[in-house]
Amino acid sequence: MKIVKIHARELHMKLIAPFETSFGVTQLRRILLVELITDRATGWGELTAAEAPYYNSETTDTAWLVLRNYLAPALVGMEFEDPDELSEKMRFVRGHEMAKATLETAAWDAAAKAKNVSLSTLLGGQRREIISGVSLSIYADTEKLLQKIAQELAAGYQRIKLKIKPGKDVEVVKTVRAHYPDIHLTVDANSAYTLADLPLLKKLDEFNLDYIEQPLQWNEIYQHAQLQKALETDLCLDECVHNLRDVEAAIHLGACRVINIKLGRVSGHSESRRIQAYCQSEGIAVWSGGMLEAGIGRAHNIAMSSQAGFVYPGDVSASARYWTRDIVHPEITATASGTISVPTAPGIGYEIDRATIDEFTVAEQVWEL
Ligand code: OSB
Ligand code: MG
Repeated sequence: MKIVKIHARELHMKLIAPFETSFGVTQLRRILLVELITDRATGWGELTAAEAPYYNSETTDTAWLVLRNYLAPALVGMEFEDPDELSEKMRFVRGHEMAKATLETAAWDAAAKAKNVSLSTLLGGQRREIISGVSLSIYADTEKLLQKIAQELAAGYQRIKLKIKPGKDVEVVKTVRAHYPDIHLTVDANSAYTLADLPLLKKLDEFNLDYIEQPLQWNEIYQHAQLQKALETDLCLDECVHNLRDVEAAIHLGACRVINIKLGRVSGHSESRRIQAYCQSEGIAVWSGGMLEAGIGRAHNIAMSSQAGFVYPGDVSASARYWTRDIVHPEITATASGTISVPTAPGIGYEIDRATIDEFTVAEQVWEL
C-alpha cells in the first residue's frame, strides 16, 4: 500500500478532573491526531506526548516540529507491505519515539483495515478482553482519595495505582493499605526519588505492593538495579524504557521485574510487540501504561494489550473517567469485572467521530503527493 496523504490535527480536550503526578498537574490536553491515508485504507494515530517536558523530553510542540520537518515529508509517497517497515523508514530521526509512534500506529490501523481484520488480530493478540486497572491522581486530602478508591473498586477495576511524591508517599500508602488489605495495589513515583531515599523507599516493602513504578531518574537504568537489590518489592520501569535494548539491559542488570509498555514511549506497535514477546520468554510480566489518551490512543492500547504477555492489569480504563465526550464511537467502557472487550471490527475497531474531532480541532496540516 502507498501513503498518499497525511492529515495532522491538534485537538484541545479538557479532562473532567485535574490529574496530579509528582511532576505536575494536567487538565487541558493538547492532543495531536494523525490520519494516514493510503490507496487501500485510512488509519488513525494519536500522539501520547504531554504538553510540557516533565514526564519525558517530548511534547506536543516537539512532535509537531519533528512531524512537519522530517517525518511526514519522509513518509508521504512511501509504499509498504507490512507496517513493521514504518519504524525502519523513520530510523533516521533519533529519539522522538512518541512522534514516530503517532504515524506508526496509524499505519498499523490502516494495514489492518486494508486486510479487513482487527488490529488485535494483525498484532497476533489472543485475548478477547483486557484486564483493567486505574491510575489515581495525587490528592491533597487522603479522605478524598479513599472515596475515589471505593468508587473505582465498586466499578470493578482490578488494580489501584497511587501516584506518589515526596511528602505524599509512605503515610498515604499505609492508610490505603489499612483500608484495603487485599487489593492489588501499586505506586508510581514518576522519577521523584534518588538512591539517597533508600530508607524511605524500603518502608514501602511493608505494604505488599505488586510493584513500585519508576522511583528513580527518568533516564537511569543502572541505579534502579542497585535499588532493586535492596528492596523486596518488585520494581517496574516506565520512563527509562524506549526500546527492546533498554528492556534487555534492564532485565540483565536486574533493574526491574515488571515492565510498563507505553506504545508511544517505545515508538509504536512493532517495538511493543518485540518487547512483549521478549518479556514473555524471560518470564517478565508486562502491562499497558496510559498517557491520559483520548479514544484513538486508548483503542491502540487495547489492541496492544490483547497480546498474551500483558498479564498485569493496565492503566487503560473507560473514556468516561477522563472525558465528557470522547472522539470515538462507542466510547470505551469497562465491564463490572474490570475488563475491556477487545473490538473485532477492522483496525482499531472503534468508529472515528469526525464531527467531534472537527469541533475540538485548533490547528491542522496536510501533506500529500
Ligand atoms: O507515569 O503512568 C504514568 C499519566 C501521565 C503521564 C504519566 C503517567 C500517567 C498515568 C495515568 O499514570 C495513566 C492514565 O490513566 O492514562
Ligand atoms: Mg508511570
